[in-house]
Amino acid sequence: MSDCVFCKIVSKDIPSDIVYEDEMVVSFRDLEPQAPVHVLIVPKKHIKSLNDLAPEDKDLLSHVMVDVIPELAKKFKIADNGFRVVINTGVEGGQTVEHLHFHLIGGRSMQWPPG
Ligand code: DGP
Repeated sequence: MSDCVFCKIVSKDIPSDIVYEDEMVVSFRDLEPQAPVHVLIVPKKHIKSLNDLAPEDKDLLSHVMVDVIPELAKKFKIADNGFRVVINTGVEGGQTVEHLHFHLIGGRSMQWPPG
């Protein structure tokens, strides 16, 4: 989508600190980090939110969960102590960028419930 900031990061029209990339996703450091490790995992395909997934997106989701997140958790050495994965969805879910993304956050103790 031409006016989507994450599509522009995927296409490299906007610079970002990319930490991982493959044929399905790109991962880069969040502009407003909430913890020592805070990266976003963004599908290259423009999907607006968790509400907009299609049956053909199952491979993408399992790839993120089974392959990408564990690899990044190891890369940033947060696998052993633990980490948090967040998918903000819609207005009340706190989603500010309308392109599905997974926050991978770690490197400090987390609180519950989130704000
Ligand atoms: P959310 O609230 O779940 O939609 O999170 C959007 C996140 O995206 C937020 O933590 C800040 C980050 N973000 C927004 N614009 C940019 C950008 O241009 N570059 C980077 N690296 N991060 C961005």
